[in-house]
Amino acid sequence: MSNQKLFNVAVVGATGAVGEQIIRLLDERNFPIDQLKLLSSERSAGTAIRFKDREITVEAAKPESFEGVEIALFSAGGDVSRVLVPEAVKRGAVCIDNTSAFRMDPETPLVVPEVNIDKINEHKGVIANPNCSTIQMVAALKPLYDRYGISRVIVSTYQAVSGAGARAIDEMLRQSREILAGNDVEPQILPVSSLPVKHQIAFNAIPQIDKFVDNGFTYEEMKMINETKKILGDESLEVTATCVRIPVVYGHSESVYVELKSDFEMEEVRKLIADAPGIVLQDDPSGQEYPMATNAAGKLDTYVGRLRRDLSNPRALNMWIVSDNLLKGAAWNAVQIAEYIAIETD
Ligand code: NAP
Ligand code: 3JN
Repeated sequence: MSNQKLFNVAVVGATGAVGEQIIRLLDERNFPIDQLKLLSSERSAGTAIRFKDREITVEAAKPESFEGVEIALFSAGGDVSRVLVPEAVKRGAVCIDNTSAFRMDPETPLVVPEVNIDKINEHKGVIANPNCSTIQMVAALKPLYDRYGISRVIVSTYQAVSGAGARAIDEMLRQSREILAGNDVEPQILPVSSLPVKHQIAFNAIPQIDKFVDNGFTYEEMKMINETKKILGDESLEVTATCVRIPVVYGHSESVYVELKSDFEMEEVRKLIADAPGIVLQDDPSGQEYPMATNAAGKLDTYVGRLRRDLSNPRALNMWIVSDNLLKGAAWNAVQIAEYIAIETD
């Protein structure tokens, strides 16, 4: 008989794309659960979701839902988190929030376990999960940052439609079928469902993820810039980003240019990346081996390849980083944090 402590856990956004993956990971990894509460909006309340050998009925999330909850994983959008995270904290829960609601709050640690797990002990009830595009990039940058220092990062992303939710996946697949059949399409969701102008995603690349800020960047780009500095704890780091939606279902890809603060040998860089936790080096041009979204989909790790010294700046590197945006980019990073909390509390 094990004396391991069991936790009362709530998943908010349980019927969503991220919530579904969180529940699957809690199940597959045998997270020490006493009671599991699955919460959504009124729309999905009453739905049954299988967990281990039983069916759990989804309930509409409200403040009282968090009575007795010890760990709450939120992925129901920023508005829901802004209202319900404080209610859960008030009732004693530690909240792991997948939304941007608290990421830049100075009181809230923004955690990628492979990079800054030491920060989780500083929480005051909320631990924020970074944006998916940020998580995979900082996981790959961390070993280089620690060894050489980094002065500048220039990233362009190629983001899967699943990052915009289940309806965006449907739209991309439907448009592809229609166009191949010779029919016209009427875009309804992408790039941003709440904005009036929509663009075709099938057979296209849309250089807009989220709304525009008045500086010409999008919110997704600003998240990458600000979150990277916060996670690496370096406000002097220069970061710029261009975020692009492409017609891939799962897996965000990133082309990253990194300027280091000291000289480096490529062999040492390869070894540092290969040895980094949660990172798989996949880099063999002679065998045409490099990370691709179709291979990273469904995996927990982040894949790095196309490593090469920059031709214009010998202190800079170029690399290609790929990870499953719903797993390491969201659900897995959150469950990893929950596992650390469980170990520390046990
Ligand atoms: P999704 O598939 O649209 O699912 C949304 C979930 O939120 C559903 O379970 C929905 O319940 C629930 N919900 C909506 N309104 C609610 C309310 N008022 N009260 C309680 N639950 C409510 O979206 P998703 O792709 O899973 O993403 C969800 C959120 O996770 C995003 O908005 C974002 O903040 C975050 N996210 C983060 C990352 C990241 O980069 N770390 C990546 C993707 C998403 P119903 O079934 O009842 O509608
Ligand atoms: O578009 C993507 O690939 C990632 C999207 C993430 C996202 C979508 C809606 C709201 C977020 C996020 O995690 O930054 C949010 C949000 O919480 O702001």
